[in-house]
Amino acid sequence: MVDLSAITTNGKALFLAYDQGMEHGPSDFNDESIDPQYILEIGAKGGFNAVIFQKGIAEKYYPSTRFTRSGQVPLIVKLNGKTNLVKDKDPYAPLLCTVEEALGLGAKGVGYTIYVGSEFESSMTREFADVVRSAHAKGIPTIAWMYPRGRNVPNPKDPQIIAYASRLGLELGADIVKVQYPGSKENLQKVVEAAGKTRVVVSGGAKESEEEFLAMGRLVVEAGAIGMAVGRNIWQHKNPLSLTKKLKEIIFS
Ligand code: FBP
Repeated sequence: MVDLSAITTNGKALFLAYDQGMEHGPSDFNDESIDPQYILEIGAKGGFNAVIFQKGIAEKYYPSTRFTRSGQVPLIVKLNGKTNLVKDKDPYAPLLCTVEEALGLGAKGVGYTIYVGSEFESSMTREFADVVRSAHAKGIPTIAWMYPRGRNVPNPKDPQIIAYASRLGLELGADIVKVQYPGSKENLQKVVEAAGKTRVVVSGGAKESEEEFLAMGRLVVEAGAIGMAVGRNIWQHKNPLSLTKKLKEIIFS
């Protein structure tokens, strides 16, 4: 088993996701959050276990920040991605960065999205298998975004398909799978059970009220997931650090 301690705290994890500029475009951002430096400050001051960047942002921002120079905010590099401009029913996100490049940028972990059920699923599982091989040879953990999508997936939020996706992550050798919240604590318990020794983190999703978001955080912990990988709910919040503090009390207590 790969050591997860560089990106977890007592086995729990809170990651700050910031690949939305590629996945959704700058419409997710305001005048502050469009600047990756703002995200690094939240990551460092909030005490996140890692920030998640694509290669380009990591190259231009991660090494130069005074907050990260001392290694206070670990980096996870997202190795693949796509825009939402291509409306193909069956998505594919190509590999854009290698494990070796990510390590050169200071990554303590690498991420990769698999669109489970897509016509191009086999290309992504094959690429991810290579990622696991290279990452584990270097002793760094892999995080698989397991997102059911495509013509074969009528309902991407179907809890059984999300559990299937988390199981696939275990089968492929992911150390952590990142899944979308499957609607209830009971459903998430099944997702966690299906993942076995692969740990589960839950993504934040589109911004909701602070109460709703924190309530989801509590259910995530109760269901046995190790934490969350959240973006918009934190950096679109008017006071990201106050919300982070509340979320950390839930996840790490
Ligand atoms: P959010 O917390 O902002 O939802 O981020 C989680 C995440 O997985 C990001 O890493 C990614 O950019 C985005 O969601 C992808 O969401 P989708 O494929 O649903 O548009």
